[in-house]
Amino acid sequence: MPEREREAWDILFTDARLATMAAAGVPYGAREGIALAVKDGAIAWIGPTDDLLHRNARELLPLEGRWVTPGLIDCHTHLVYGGDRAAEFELRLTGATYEEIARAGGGIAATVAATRAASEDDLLQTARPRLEALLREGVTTVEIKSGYGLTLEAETKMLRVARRLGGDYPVTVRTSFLGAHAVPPEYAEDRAGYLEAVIAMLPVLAESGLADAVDAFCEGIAFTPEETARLFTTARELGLPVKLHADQLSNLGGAALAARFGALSADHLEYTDEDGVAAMAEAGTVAVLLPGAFYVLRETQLPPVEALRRHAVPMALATDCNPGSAPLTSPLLTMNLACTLFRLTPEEALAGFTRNAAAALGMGESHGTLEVGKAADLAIWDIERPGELAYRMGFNPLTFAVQAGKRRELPTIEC
Ligand code: DI6
Ligand code: FE
Repeated sequence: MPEREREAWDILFTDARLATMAAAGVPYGAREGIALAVKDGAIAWIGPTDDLLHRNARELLPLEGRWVTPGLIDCHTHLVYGGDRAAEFELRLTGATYEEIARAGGGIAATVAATRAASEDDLLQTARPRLEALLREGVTTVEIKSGYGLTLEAETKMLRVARRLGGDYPVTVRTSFLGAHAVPPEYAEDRAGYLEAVIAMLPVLAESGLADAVDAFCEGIAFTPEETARLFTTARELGLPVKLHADQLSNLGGAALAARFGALSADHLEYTDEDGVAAMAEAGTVAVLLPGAFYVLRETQLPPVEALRRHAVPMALATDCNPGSAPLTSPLLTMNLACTLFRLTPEEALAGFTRNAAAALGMGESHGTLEVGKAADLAIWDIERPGELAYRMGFNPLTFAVQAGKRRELPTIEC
């Protein structure tokens, strides 16, 4: 027995069923009767419980057959924002469309006004319950976008809040700068001027380390492919990875554009065509599907799931948590929506919140599967089979989660 194995582990789980989600030729990469050891924040050992040579661990946790999956990764959220858009929800129910509301100065612009008016502490406080809802369902990594500030000051305020959430909670936070989300009202007559302003923010953000990636909304109501390409050219020059809200409401060739810049992911994709999918496959760009927004906007155009499968483009899923098109803080419900609306299999849905979500954030080497050496980010579920995670609606079978090797207790909120 190698010396390392005799050292005390931090946590030793026994009698677990694992959905490793590592490509293994078995559904879910499943293994039964397994022990999993955690040491220094990483997975140190995985093997049959019967093969354990010692049980020398600070914490010994017999799981009695419970399932362990990688901690869930929500790779596309806008969960820091001011105000809410419940009134817009009611408006849409009387017939107004998302695009009409946006063009009339509501929608994203309304959230921009509320976000600008909010203090950094206000934004932090209002984001907390949304983040806590994600954590209660086993999320151990979350991506958070800016994009409701649209000035350097307000965008950095949002990004600082995202970083503070990562410090306050046992969760890994990845940030994306989404200055190119909408043209703010003060630039209504000068789109080119706003784009220049956003491009000028990039070096400042790169320098400050506040943004892990750069995102944009390429759409009729937002930025053109040419504008997006200008932004991405500078982002790549600065060494910032890119990702794109692409082809959500119309096909502007956003997926192919994202691929051309080696984007980590192209997200939404309802209107993406076969050429776009082929370009993503070639570039290794992950498809992030967002069934919550599809559902809320009552879209009818389905993302090209068959083509994504045929071209072996990894499919991730995310909540898209935002106040307009997806007031959603449930990864489990998102999985159900993806299966029901997009016909993903429950295994694809779980891969979408684990392995493929890690890839969409450029974290595939260290996160997203249960393998020795990877981060000890785990979700432990009281279920009989992993397909149950996508099957139920509004039911949470999480027993507990482990993040960076630590069993997670949510901090209590001080009032
Ligand atoms: N697409 C979306 O789904 C969110 N942003 C985007 O570009 C929606 C943002 C909102 O409606 O506030
Ligand atoms: Fe989004």
